[in-house]
This record gives sequence, structure tokens and C-alpha cells, in this order.
Amino acid sequence: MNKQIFTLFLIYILFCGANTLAQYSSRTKQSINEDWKFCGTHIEGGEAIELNDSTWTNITIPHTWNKLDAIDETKGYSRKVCWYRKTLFIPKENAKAHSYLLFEGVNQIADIYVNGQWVGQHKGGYTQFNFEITPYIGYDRKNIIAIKVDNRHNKDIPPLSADFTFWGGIYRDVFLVQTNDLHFNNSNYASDGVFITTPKVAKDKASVNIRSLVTNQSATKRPIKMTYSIVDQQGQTIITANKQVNIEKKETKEIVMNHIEIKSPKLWSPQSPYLYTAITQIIDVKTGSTLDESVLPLGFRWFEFTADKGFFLNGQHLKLIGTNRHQDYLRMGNALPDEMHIRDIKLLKKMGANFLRIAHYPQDPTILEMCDKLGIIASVEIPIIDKITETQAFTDNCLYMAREMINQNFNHPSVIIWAYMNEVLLRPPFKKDKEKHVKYLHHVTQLAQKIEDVIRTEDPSRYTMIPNHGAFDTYNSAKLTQIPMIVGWNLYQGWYGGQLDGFDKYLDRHKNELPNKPVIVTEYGADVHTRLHSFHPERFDYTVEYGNMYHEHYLNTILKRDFVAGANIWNLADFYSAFRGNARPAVNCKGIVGLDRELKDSYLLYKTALHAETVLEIGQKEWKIRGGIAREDGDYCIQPVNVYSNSKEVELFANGKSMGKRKVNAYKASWDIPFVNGDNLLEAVCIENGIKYRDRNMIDFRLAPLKPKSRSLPFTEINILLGSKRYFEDRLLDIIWIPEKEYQKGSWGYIGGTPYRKKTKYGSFPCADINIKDTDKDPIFQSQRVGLDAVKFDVPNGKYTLSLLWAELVSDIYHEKLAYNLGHEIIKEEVTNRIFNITINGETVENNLNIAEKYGAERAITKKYEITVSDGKGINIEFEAVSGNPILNALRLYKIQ
Ligand code: GCB
Ligand code: CA
Repeated sequence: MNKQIFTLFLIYILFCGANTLAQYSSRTKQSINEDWKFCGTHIEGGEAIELNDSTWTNITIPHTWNKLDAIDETKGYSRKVCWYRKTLFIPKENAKAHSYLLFEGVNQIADIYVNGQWVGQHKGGYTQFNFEITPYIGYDRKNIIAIKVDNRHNKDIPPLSADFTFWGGIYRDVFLVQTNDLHFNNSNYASDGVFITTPKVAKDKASVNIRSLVTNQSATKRPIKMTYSIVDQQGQTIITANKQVNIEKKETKEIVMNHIEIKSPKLWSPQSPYLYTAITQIIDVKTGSTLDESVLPLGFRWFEFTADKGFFLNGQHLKLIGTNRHQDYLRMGNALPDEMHIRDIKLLKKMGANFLRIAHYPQDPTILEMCDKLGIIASVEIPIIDKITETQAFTDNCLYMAREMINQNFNHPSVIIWAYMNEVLLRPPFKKDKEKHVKYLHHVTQLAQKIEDVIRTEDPSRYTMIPNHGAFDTYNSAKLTQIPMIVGWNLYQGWYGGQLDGFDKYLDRHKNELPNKPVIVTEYGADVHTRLHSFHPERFDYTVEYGNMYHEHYLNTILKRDFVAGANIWNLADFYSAFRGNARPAVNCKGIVGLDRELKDSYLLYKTALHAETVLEIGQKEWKIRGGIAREDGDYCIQPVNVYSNSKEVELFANGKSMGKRKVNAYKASWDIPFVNGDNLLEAVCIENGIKYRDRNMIDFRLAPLKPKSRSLPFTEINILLGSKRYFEDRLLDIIWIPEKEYQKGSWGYIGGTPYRKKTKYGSFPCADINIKDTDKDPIFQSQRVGLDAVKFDVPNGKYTLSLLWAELVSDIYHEKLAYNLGHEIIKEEVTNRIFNITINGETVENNLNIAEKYGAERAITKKYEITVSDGKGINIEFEAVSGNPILNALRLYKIQ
């Protein structure tokens, strides 16, 4: 053996030695995410040892097979059975170890096979689970691990229906865990096997109880010593305790150490999330070696929800403000590495939030680890959403999930609420069959009571909560406002329907009718597409400005009412919901940050309101390319600009000129700014305690001429959304689409027609909210002018490209009713045979154009025409109806020469 090889050999021995269980004392946990094979269709015998999987796809976990099909333009996504396989090598030095496979999350049924043999099954996509594989594995050889994953709808497994994509796959980490034959029990709902409570916490003293489940898998009775130590953040052990016990062979024993007393504990809070570490060890009395060790966070806090004054932490009033969170990301589905979960909680903390509703399901373990560390108070929830199934199997699965959730997340000081049943009476079935309907409601009440009982038994130290939608009487009469300790309301007044102040009235109704019930606004939000803007914002226009109005109103209402213990914005980030139309199809865009975590304006509003330190942020920062029309009296355009601040007074400068000082009202001050063509530098300034704060934003303003023949502002291009008040920023094409205007002589604009509005049961929307095929710029096509006669441009002579953009918005294409639209369903318009002719400067360019027939409805169509203007008469595009009303969705006019 030459020297080099010998050194390598030594390293190898050392490395394996470190991984070898027989010689070392405690457990090991290592990820086995790498080098998996994936088969996207169900095959019989996918577990067989001899199966040739060489043609399967190589993948790495986290993985979901819906990453692409749930976000493309075809309806739905595949919910099916798939297989994962991997070979696992375990050296014979580990032959004495007990080996477990630990899965943090597989959606939604997982069947685990090792070397062709079935090991077990887990149901439910959002809780972790493990299986011991020791009896099935061989050493010093390859073991075949095969996982069958079934993501099909299953009437007995919640969630049955919800407004998010049910991504299928092994989408969280997988670990190999190896223990000694005497160890903390991992088979108790895949928990730590150690449960810490702090029954008494006060400023001068706190007591800690530690209950552990210890399993002796050996064939002999064993004397062990349990040792407990509590270590502070400096690494100082501040107290230790120990206890000797005998444990029978094959026994799992509960060992309790109560009344570990800590003097003057440092308290845990959002402001100062002080964490101690609780170390529990199992020591072999004979050898003195450590058999197993548990290291857990420990935080001291006490808390109370009251019905009249809200929430108290460590004796002090604390308004809980934060968000909800889903677990997906732009083009990655739900298969995210830990770091991306961590990043989200940091983002939440940076905003100044102190509260997170982990809805609608338990999430990656890193989420609660971060909440502990950063001081975010958490509510965790099992995914019973919208409806239930009246079967024993469904009930059993709900109760099992509740136990998993509690046992797995028990030791996080950040958790103070266990929740269940989101909006379960959204659409109670059997409305036409009274008897069946009543029976269903009764079943819901009974199920709620059963879950409530399980939670209170498993963990009497925390609160329980049911989040309902805004149908007060429905939930009240089903007792869902009485069974839990806190009532959650998901409220969308001023979004799905009604007016913004309906929110205030609803909360006040709660106070009057349920004066003894603590309340949290578990959801509120409005869809915002960051590329859309409007100075006439309205419900369902998806603009940043409507979102801002909504949040300003809600935040103010929440802050004013002490009895409202807390509120969770729906949602921290935009998330995928495969069946949604929207300004961004397949996405619910109620996030205060985008799918890519781009900050929206509303994030800045909360950041301002929730910080004690000075915050100064120019609003609409994500709007980089603005546009507008020059005024009659000069080459500029006036548009409002907001600045968010918690300072009293702010001064705003535009291109170096002061626009004046303004008092800040409800965290905001506004100015009308004269934007000029090209770069515009905005600078906001405030002074607090003698310190000057500044914020800057550079805006690229595209000023469209009012009079295209004007010398000072030559015509270059214009992009118009017909029938719309919205602006759409197209960063890819580097252009801005601006709202239409009516034609005047010497200028440009439409003649005749009316803006399209989508009729709903109780009103109308300013634009369609359906997916337009063949474009990812749906908002350009979701509005239109109907029945127009012409569009005219009094442009100078030259050569132009004119693009006309269409999508037929009226069709009989079926769209399923979206459960959460709550009665504000779209009313189908009658489909007419729309046929029209178009002439440009008298020349026919389209004859008998029937968009629906020629291209299909709900599809983006762009036609370009090259035009030469030489007679000084500009461009006149005329529409002539043959049948029905002519339409135009958008128009772009570009001067070539
Ligand atoms: C709700 C649901 C949530 C939806 C949200 C919405 O009430 O609980 O799952 O995503 O409304 O945006 O409609
Ligand atoms: Ca993880």
C-alpha cells in the first residue's frame, strides 16, 4: 500500500468510525435526500428488489411532481400514485443500532417498503412520521428503499378541498435516524419522546417539568440514570437534576422529573426571545456512557387571552399582529430547502410582526425553530378545511393528525394555540335535503368537540381555536364559537363583497354577542398584483392601490379595538392555488410579498406601523416604470405618491425640488408629484430626535404626449388598456400600459363603446378574473371596450406598427365555482356571435372577424399592422359591427420612423 492510499484508508476508517453506532454513545440523524429515483406513474411491484429502475428519473428530495403542471395553463394537476426508490448502504459496524426512516412530510399517503417488504403506511401530507426499518435491512450491502406516494383525492383524509395546491411528493427532508437499543421513544407520533412544560412561570421563579418516554428494546432489564440540565444562552449550566430508574426489557416507560426550579428566569417574548436549552440524557448506569440525548429549546413565558382586553404576555398587554403562511415559492411548488422556510420567518420578523398563524397545516420543523428564536408567537393548525366527511375513518384521521401536531411540536415555546377546522361551514352540503343537512351540521359539531377534547387532554397548557368565515349565525348555531377557547374569524368585507367598514361592524357584533369569547382575526386580505396600479382603485381590480386602501382600513380597525387579541394577514406571500383565475392565474395573490418574496406596498405599511424605531419608506416602490399623459399646460404629468412613516412629519423632494412638508396621518403622507419624461428622483426626509432619515426612489416615467404632433415631446409609442383604469407595468418588454382616454381633436383616444364589466350576483368586477390562454400578461387582456366605433391618433406623418390585442371574454367555457367567492359568483353573460370589420385609414384590414370562432375564447391574440401616414391625417381605426358588439382589449402604437 503506498503512503497516499494508506492515508486515504485511515481517513475512511475514521469517517466510518464516526458514523458507527456500536462504539458511540448517542443517536445519529443524517439526511438521505440525495440520489433518489422517481417514477411518475403507478406500477405494480414498484418495491420489488429485482425491479430495474435505471430508466427512472434521478431526483433529489425535496421533490414534488406537480411543480410544473400545477402552474401551467391547463386545468388542474395530476393527483396520482408515484414511486420513489433509493439504495441505502449501512455498514456492519452499525448492526447493533436501531434504524428509522424519518419523513418530515409526504403528500399524502406514503407506503414504505424496504427490500421488497412493506414496513408501514402514513396518511396525511403535513405531519412527520417515522418507521423502524431494523428488521428489514442487511448490513454491508445495498438495501432497496421504495416509497409509494399517493396524492389522489381521498374522502377520508383532510384536506378535502381548499384554496391552495395539494402538491404531491416527498417534499420535505428524509432522514436516517439510528439509536441504541435503549433510547427516547420515537414511535410516539414521531415526537421527540421528551415533553417539557413550565407549569409555573413568574418573574422571580419558574418551574420546569420534563416528561420523557424511554424505550428499552434490549432483551434485559436495565438500570439507567436520567440526567437533566438547563443551560443558559451563555452556555452556563444553571441547574441539573437526575434520577435513577430501572427499565424492563421491551418496555416503554414514562419518566417524569417535576419541579426543576429556576430563579429569576429570563423571560421569552417577541422583544427578547430568550431561550434556554434543556438537555436530557439517558445514562447507562453500568458503563456510565450516554445512551441517548435530547436537546430542546426552553422558553419561560406566561400568557392569557381575554375577551375584553385581548392578549397578555408575561403580564403585559400585547397586540398580536402578523400573517398566515403557505409553504410554496415561485416555480418550486412546496419542495423547498430549509433555508427558504427560514428566510420567510426572517422576513416576517423584519416587518415587525410578532404573530404567525401556521395555516392551513403544520409546516417544516424549521418554521417553529425560527419562531422560537426570533420571538414570533405561533398558532399551529391541522388541515380540516371547507368540509368534512361523515365517516369514522375521517374522524380517526383528524384525531390522529391532532395528536401528531401536538406531540411533534410540543416543545416550542413560540406555540400558544392549537387550531383546527378552517371555515368548515363554507358550503355545508345537502341544502335541499333538510334532514341530511342537519345531520351533517350535527356531525361537524361532534367532530369539533372530539378534536377539542383530544387537544385539551394532550396539552392543557395552551389555547384552542377554530377559524370561521364571516357567517356569524351559521357558526354560532353549530356551536363552533363555543367549543374552542378562542374564536377566529376570516373576514374579507370590501374584498369578496360588501364595504370595508363591514369589517368593523362584524367585529363589534362579536363583542356584543359573544362578550366572553376571545377573538382573533385569523384572516383578512386583498389580491394584489404588483404590476397593476390604479388611481381609481376598486374591489377586484388587483391593484396595489386597492390593496393599500384595504390594509390601511383593516389595520386601523384592528389597532383601535382592544378586545381584538390579534390578527393574521392572509397571507405572508402569494401562493399557488391551481384552480384560480385572477390577474395571475393559479396564484392567490393576497400575499404582502410576492411568490418571489418581492415586497409589496402593504408590507411597508405594516413595517411602518409595527416598528418603534423610525421607519421612512416611499410607497409604490416596486413600480419602476410609470406612465401617464402630458398635461395641456406642459410636458409633465401629476400623479400621487405616498410615503409611509411613523414619524410626525415628512418632506418630499422630486428632482431636487421640495414638494412641501406633510403631517403623517395613520402612517402615511401623500403628495401630488409633477413627473417629467425620463428619470425622476424622489427623496423623502424626516427628522427624529435630531437624526435625519432619508429614503429614495428612482422612477422611470414614460410621458405620453397629449398632442402627438407636439414638438417638445415627440411621439415614440403608446400602450393603452381599453375599458380600463389600470396601469400595467411590463418589465420584460420594458413598457408601461396606461388606461384609455376618450378621443379629442389633436389628441388620441377611443370613440364610443363602454368598458366591459363582469357581472356578479351582487354587483360587478372591473375586469375578468379568468385565465387568458397563451399569455402570462393576463391583465392586458382581462379588460376591454365593448361596442367601440373607432380609435384615433392624430400622429405626425411617419411609419408605425399598430398592434391590436384581443381576448374574447364572454364564452360558455365552464369555470368551476370557487368555494371562497361566497355568493359573489360570476353571472354568465349570454354568448353572442360577435363579428366585426376593421378598417385602418379607410383600408379594410379585418373582414368578418370572429375572434371566438377563429381563435377560441379566453385566448390572447395580437395582430400587428404596419402603417404609413403621409397625408397629415393621422391614424383612424374604425370598427364596424356585423353581429354583436365589436371589442378591443388593448392597443400599442409604435413609431418606426
Ligand atoms: C379563506 C380561506 C383561505 C383562502 C382565502 C382567500 O377564507 O381560509 O384558504 O385562500 O380565504 O384568499 O380566499
Ligand atoms: Ca426540513
